[in-house]
Amino acid sequence: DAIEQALHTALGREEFELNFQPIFDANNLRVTAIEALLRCNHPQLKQAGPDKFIPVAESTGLIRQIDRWVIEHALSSLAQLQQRGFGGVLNINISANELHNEQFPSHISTELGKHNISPAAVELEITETTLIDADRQSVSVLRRLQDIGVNIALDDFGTGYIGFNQLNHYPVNTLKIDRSFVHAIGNESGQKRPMVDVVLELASIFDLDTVAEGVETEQQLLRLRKLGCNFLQGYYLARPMPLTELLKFLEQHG
Ligand code: G
Ligand code: G
Ligand code: MN
Ligand code: NA
Repeated sequence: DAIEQALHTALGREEFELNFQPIFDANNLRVTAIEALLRCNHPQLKQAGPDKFIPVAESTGLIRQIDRWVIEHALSSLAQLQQRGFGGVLNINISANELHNEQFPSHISTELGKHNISPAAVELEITETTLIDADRQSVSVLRRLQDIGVNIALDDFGTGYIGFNQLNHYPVNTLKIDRSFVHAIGNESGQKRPMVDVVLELASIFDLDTVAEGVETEQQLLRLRKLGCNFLQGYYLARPMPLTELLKFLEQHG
C-alpha cells in the first residue's frame, strides 16, 4: 500500500525527524521532562502523521526499524541536552510490538550504555490500550525494562478500560491522562466533579505520577494544579519543536 511504500522510502532516505515537547512541573512550571515525537518529511507521511503511519508500520513489521531509529536518535538528543545542563527525563513512545520482542530490554540496555545515559533519565510510553491486551510475555518484558531502571508510562490513559487489579499488578510508574479528560474540564454539566479528578484519585491510590496531556488553556492549568496533577503537557505551555529550538527554550526557561 502507498503508506507502506512511503515508509520504506523514508527509512532508506533518513526522512524521519524527532520533535520535542516539554513537560512541566504543575506547581512551579519548571521543565522536568521532554517527550520525543516522531515526524516524517516524506510528502505522503507528513500529511498522514504518526497516528496514520504507525499502525501501518505495526502491521507490516516496519515498526521495529522505526522504533530503533527513534530510540537511537532520542538518546543521542538526550546526550546533547544533558551536555547543555538538562537534568530531567526523556519520554520515548514505543510500539506495543516491542512488548513481544524478548530482545527489547537488552537492546535498550545496550543503547543506554552506548550513549552513557542513566536508565532513570528515560521513560518509555506505551498506550493504555496496548497494556489491556498484555499477556504474560509483555508484562515480563515491561518488568525487565523496569528492572533495568527505566520508567514506564501509560499513554492516553483513560481511553481504554484497564481494571483496578491490572493497574495494581502491572509495572507502571506514570499515568499520562488522555487529553479528552483535560478538554472536558469546565464542561462538566451535571457532574459533581470533573472526570479527570477520578483518574487523579486512581493514580494516587496506586502511587503513580500523573501527567495531564493537551493542556491548552490557563483555566485547565489552574484546575489541574488545584486537583493535584503532578505534571502538565500541552500547547498552552509549549508545542513540540525541533532540538535546536528546544535548546533555546530550555535556556530561557531553565
Ligand atoms: O505527535 P502526534 O500528535 O502526531 O502523535 C500522534 C500519535 O503518534 C501519538 O499517539 C503518539 O503516541 C504516536 N507517536 C508519536 N511519536 C512516536 C514514536 O516515536 N513512536 C511511536 N511508536 N509512536 C509515536
Ligand atoms: O498519544 P501521545 O500523547 O503520544 O500524543 C502526543 C501528541 O499530542 C503529539 O503529537 C502532540 O503534537 C499532541 N499534542 C501535544 N500537546 C497538545 C495540545 O495541547 N493539544 C492537542 N490537541 N494536541 C497536543
Ligand atoms: Mn505519548
Ligand atoms: Na497520549
